[in-house]
Amino acid sequence: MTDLDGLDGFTIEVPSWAYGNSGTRFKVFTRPGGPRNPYEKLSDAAQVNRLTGLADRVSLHIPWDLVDDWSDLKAHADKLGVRIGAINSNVFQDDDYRLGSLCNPDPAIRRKAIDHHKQCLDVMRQTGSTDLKIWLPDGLNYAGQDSLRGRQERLAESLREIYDASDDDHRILLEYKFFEPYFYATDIPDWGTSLLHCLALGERATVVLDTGHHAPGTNIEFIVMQLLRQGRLGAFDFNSRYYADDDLIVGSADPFQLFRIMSEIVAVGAHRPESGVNFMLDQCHNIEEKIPGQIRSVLNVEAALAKALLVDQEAIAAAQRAGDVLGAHQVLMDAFETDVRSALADRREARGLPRDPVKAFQASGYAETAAAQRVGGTQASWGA
Ligand code: RM4
Ligand code: MN
Repeated sequence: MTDLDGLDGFTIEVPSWAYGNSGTRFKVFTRPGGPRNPYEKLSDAAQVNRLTGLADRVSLHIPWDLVDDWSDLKAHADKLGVRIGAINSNVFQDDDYRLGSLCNPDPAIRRKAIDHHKQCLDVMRQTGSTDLKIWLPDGLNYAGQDSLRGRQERLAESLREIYDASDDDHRILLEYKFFEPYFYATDIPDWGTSLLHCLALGERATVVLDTGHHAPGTNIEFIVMQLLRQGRLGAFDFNSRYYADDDLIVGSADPFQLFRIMSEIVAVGAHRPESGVNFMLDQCHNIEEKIPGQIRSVLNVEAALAKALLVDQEAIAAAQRAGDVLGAHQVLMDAFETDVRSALADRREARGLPRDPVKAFQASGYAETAAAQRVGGTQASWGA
């Protein structure tokens, strides 16, 4: 299967918040050995890379991952063989943001939210990160609560100030979400709104597609194709959903959807590092073990990419030209139904990696050592 050479150089960015405790509004389950600070989160994240060779970057969340000395955290990451990836801003956990952040009717609160993003740009300068990821909680619960149009104008102005404060090697990644935490209207509900703001800002502004942020039944691969056409697909936040923004393991609910997404990526070569698409995870592991959960996730993305690389591009193009509906569909399904597991295990072995990274993690004793050593202090939680 020489097509798997297309995997060379492909990487996935893991989120620091996947390793801390998380749960629902009903219960947060804890386990011994959970990381207590950004240093320990990076150590956990580095296990995923050590065993899969696929995940050499870690996204941070500000203020959850604030440290006193960024060069020290960076040195810690270097030692572990990972780098700091996207910096995620947070304008959803402060009383001031009850009526929104960058769209808030109060200019003083907009100022506070803009300044927070400038602080994130400074963190990027100190950590060597190039991506500022913005997800806004802004929205309305009631019709008439605020001017829909006025909020867009404020958003455009606020984003302009953040964009202008960023450096030439910085990218602004603008995420959308169709509902939550507000339910009547969200200020960036869809890819079209995100794209319009990005186009107005300039070429360093691109869209983040979080796979959990769509209405049921949405054809996500269409959105992927359209953003790629415009050169504005900056990043993915991968996860799986059944009902809402469930943040489950990518490829667990619907591996076929993940394959269809990766097929659109492969069709234009966007899996290659030079495409600039940042393949990130945005997940939480509420009931399963976290490091194995992350390993499973990156392996699921790798498997979907491997299958997408197997699509016979000439055969599918010929069938499409000939109007052979079922023939074209069959070419796609042949790739999806190929069992790539042993080919991927062989490839890992050839690169000096364990054939089964989850098993290797369980045999490594890392979890037991962490549980024995990480006593005292407070475990990190999603949201803290
Ligand atoms: C949002 C969105 C963002 C994430 C926050 C915590 O729903 O997915 O990417 O940072 O949640
Ligand atoms: Mn997200």
